[in-house]
Amino acid sequence: MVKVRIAAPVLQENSAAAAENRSLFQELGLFVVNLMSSPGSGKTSILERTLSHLPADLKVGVIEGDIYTTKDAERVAAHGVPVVQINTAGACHLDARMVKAALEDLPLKELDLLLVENVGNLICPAEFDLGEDARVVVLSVTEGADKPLKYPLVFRLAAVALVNKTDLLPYTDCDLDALCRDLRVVNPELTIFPVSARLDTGFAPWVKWLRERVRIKKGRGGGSHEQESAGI
Ligand SMILES: Nc1nc2c(ncn2[C@@H]2O[C@H](COP(=O)(O)OP(=O)(O)OP(=O)(O)O)[C@@H](O)[C@H]2O)c(=O)[nH]1
Ligand SMILES: [Mg+2]
Repeated sequence: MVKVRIAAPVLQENSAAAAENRSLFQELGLFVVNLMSSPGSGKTSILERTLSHLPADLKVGVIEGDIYTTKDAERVAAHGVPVVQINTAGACHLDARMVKAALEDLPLKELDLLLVENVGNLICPAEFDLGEDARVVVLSVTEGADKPLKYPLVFRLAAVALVNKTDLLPYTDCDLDALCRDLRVVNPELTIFPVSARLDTGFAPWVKWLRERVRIKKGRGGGSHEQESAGI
């Protein structure tokens, strides 16, 4: 009971800030992705590959969540996009207030897409709405195919799962078909894109998915009759 009384105000406060972020993103027609995974699954590597595949006229901003360092922000900044670093100073997740503060340092009106890399953690970030349009979870094949069933919330709330490090499949006991089946058990609506950030393979359908949503959010024609990107 005590646990509930402590947690509820924190999450309520977060929901209020998330609603403010969401209404700002709506006003700007800005599509926002909250990228989540356990540490080392490949969030930053996927971000870098995604930036290199997006057309130059699509303006992207990035928020990097990290407990202490600026390492990921430096990797992303090398791609010439505006990046803001949030250091959570020990917290295992981003929250909506942190994102709201970071937005002040981005040229929001110029952006079409905002990619937020959450802190590497498969559990806590799932509890915190940031005001994003879509949650995208990265799961690498080296983590073990049991993760969707063991940590269901992050997969249940995601629109997309990027199954990364497919180049390592021959060296693991991961059965990709079984993994996708379990992802669907947890979330039947999930769109799954297997990728390898190392080999730069599998990115076309994911980038197409992103571009479609950016266009829809900006109200540039398209809309719900648009053909969906092919995921699994
Ligand atoms: N073999 C292989 N290695 C990869 C792939 N993607 C990323 N890696 C490696 O995995 C390690 C972690 O990648 P990151 O992109 O830093 O992972 P991250 O999820 O951003 O990590 P945190 O921000 O610390 O949570 C690095 O050594 C990458 O080179 C891949 O597709 N295949
Ligand atoms: Mg990273």
